[in-house]
Amino acid sequence: METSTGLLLENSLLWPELRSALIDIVGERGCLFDSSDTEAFCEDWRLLYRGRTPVVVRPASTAEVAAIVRLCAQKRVPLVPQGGNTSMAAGATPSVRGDEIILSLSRLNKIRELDAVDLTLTLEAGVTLQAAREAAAAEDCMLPLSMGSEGTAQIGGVVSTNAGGNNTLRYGNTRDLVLGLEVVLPDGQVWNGLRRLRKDNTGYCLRQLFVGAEGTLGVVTGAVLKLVPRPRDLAVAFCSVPSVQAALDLFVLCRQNYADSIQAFEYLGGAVPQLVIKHFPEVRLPLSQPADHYVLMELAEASPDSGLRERLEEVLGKAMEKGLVLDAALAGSASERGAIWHLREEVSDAQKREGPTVKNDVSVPVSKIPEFITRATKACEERFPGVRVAAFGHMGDGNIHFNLLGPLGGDEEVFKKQDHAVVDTVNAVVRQFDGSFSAEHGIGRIKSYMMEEWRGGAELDTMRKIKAALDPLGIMNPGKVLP
Ligand code: 2HG
Ligand code: ZN
Repeated sequence: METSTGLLLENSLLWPELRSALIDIVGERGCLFDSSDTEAFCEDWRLLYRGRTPVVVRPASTAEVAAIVRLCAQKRVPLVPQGGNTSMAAGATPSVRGDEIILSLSRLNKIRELDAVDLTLTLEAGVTLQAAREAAAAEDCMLPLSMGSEGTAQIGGVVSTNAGGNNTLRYGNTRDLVLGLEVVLPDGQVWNGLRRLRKDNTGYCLRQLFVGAEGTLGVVTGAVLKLVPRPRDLAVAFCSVPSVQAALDLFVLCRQNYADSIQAFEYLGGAVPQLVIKHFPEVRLPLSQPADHYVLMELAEASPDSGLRERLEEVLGKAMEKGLVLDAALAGSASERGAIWHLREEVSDAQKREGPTVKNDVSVPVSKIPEFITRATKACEERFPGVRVAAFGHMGDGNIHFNLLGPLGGDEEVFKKQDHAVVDTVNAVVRQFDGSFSAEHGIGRIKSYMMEEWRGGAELDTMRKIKAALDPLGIMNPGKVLP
């Protein structure tokens, strides 16, 4: 077992007692002390932040989580809840001081109940989003939350970050799908709010306080999520379009024709599929010619013969006549649909493989997306010569990932140091449209410095009061969300 290496907590007088108390709660196999075991938990998905911890505790039940939180409250030891560690904002990375323990929820991985009549799924925080979706599909239902990270992302993290994803347009983000929650509060009490009611006006809506709180107000240990009937008719198209404005016009046209069926409407700037194809050789562009702008759209209906494909063909035909679509590929089978989505889902990984990326998970009113992309591109290209814009995202939600890569062949370290300058440049444009600097990834460690400027005054003051009321000792995921 490794000895102390300058970690604050490990060198403190209370460590021996804390260490043995943690082992008493979760057993030897529930604690990881060796740095070779804890390393992966200390680094964020983007490999930008590497914190330190003397221990990763892995409880297997809500009662164990509660006992750990009680112990931490008693000893004033901060803790960092962690699920699949896929945060794009370093929301689950501990500090570099080594004074926080990581509380991994991954052993709380049971699906407690699926009710196909109520259309609800009751599950524990450590279930991966993919496992949750598969459980729903096995009962002819769908959990309408889908994102590239779903194989690793866990429900606790998805809830705590109010994750969005590809289907928000139709079903809302996580917040809209949470009917009930189980939360271990900062004093160790367990709040069992695992109700599955569609209507429940009994005072303050506590569950919504924890959705998107990024573990700063308590530890989400379980959830009841809404399901929908599994769609039996799906139609997916990948189109090249002449401009971002044409992509928006196509969205409006589709909405006029089949508003209720649109399940995803994604925009991809030309550089984005190129990067995926470069780093994932199995991926092919489903069109004969590359273009500067693309749209991926998906329609879905519960009824098996809704004629979606025909309707999609018809609207795309109209869109071509109007010059809104240059070329289109319609998936003719489940594997073709899978291939189109594979291209979309590997975008983040492709960017990671390409080199350091400055991420801007921003939102503006849907109608402003073309102007936003034009202005933000111009501003970045002027200020950072050679910078590569890789803009893509959930156009139907007004949520664009306006990501930037350093100049080809440029010095990556120099580009990394410009991180805040790039973020400020993009967000100056976001502000012109009264948008948000964080649409679906949360604040985490990375963006908390922006809260004062963007949410200062009454809003931040109220958030601080809520934090102080629930977590007066400040032990829950310090340094995240609030500056
Ligand atoms: C997506 O839409 C995710 O694929 C990740 O939100 C976005 O990598 C990103 O910036
Ligand atoms: Zn996204």
